[in-house]
Amino acid sequence: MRAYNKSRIVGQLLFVALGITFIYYLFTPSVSHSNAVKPKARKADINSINVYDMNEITASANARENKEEVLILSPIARFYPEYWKNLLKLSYPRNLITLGFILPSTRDGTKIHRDLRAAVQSVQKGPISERFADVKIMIQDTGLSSGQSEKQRHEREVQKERRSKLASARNALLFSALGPKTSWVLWLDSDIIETPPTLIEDMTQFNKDVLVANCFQRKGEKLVPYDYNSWIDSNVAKELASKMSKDDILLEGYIELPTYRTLMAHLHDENGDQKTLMRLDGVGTTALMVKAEVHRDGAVFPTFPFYNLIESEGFAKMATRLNYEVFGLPNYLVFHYNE
Ligand SMILES: Nc1nc2c(ncn2[C@@H]2O[C@H](COP(=O)(O)OP(=O)(O)O)[C@@H](O)[C@H]2O)c(=O)[nH]1
Ligand SMILES: [Mg+2]
Repeated sequence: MRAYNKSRIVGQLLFVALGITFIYYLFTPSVSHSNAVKPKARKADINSINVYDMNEITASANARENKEEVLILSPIARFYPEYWKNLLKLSYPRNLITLGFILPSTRDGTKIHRDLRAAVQSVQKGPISERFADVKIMIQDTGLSSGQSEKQRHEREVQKERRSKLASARNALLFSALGPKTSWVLWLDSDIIETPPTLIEDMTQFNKDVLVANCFQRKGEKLVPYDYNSWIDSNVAKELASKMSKDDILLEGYIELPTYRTLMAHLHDENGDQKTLMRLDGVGTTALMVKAEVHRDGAVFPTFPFYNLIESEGFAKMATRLNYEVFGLPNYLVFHYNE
């Protein structure tokens, strides 16, 4: 009797347990992503269809009147409050400007991120009329050392690797930030601390595919050339390049390897017309205005020696090979931080 009762109780318990398990599975929603997430995703897909007519994008001499969107891109290894202050002084309508930054994912990068965010937030949380259209901050480990001094950065041996990584950061920034309505891309290095407030209007008015300003440093009263990457090629340089391995790069601004290229930095005339234009074969990125179409067509910053050129100088070559025209403004100055 006792044995019979025991097995009956065990059987009943088992039955109840099975029943509870069955009811649990019947009413508990599955945690598998396919069931739980799909309906939501489907709904979001329907809402996120955006159609852009790329033929409507203009990049013209009347950028402001035509409400052309400008993307300002700055890889940023150091945050200079002067850069930000200068950026805020630009007169182009902010609702037509998107900002894009790429920072290293290092300890330095964390500090830059904090300073940059604070600066961005103070504007983007302010009056709507004063906000930028959008601000995109990308964080990426480029393996670059952002703690290098001006002298260390410019050592010839470190240039190939450094500029290759910088090119890679620029391309990542460009591909992530370029929008379907962007008309112009203004490359503005994060250590450019002074430009005319009308920089965007001034540079777009020429309606050039690629246009670079002349970058100097202020040393007391003196104006000193800074960026030697904007140049016209020379026969000597072409000859030198023709004898180089395809993996070598022909750098500018090194006494031990004179190229006799015509450097825009040396053609600055203080009393000259600011609107003077010159054709160039190489450009720097300190303040470089590019029609978005040039990038969309495939001109990027080569991370490898391209015709023995790399990064911004390689970009100028690539744009030229794509039949775009590259120009510089020798008498139109922007200023680099003086380390
Ligand atoms: N994201 C990122 N940007 C960098 C790094 N190193 C330099 N940059 C930025 O790239 C631009 C050009 O670099 P910079 O060191 O100023 O070159 P230089 O003035 O020609 O010596 C500047 O805007 C820098 O802040 C890096 O490690 N990571
Ligand atoms: Mg610099």
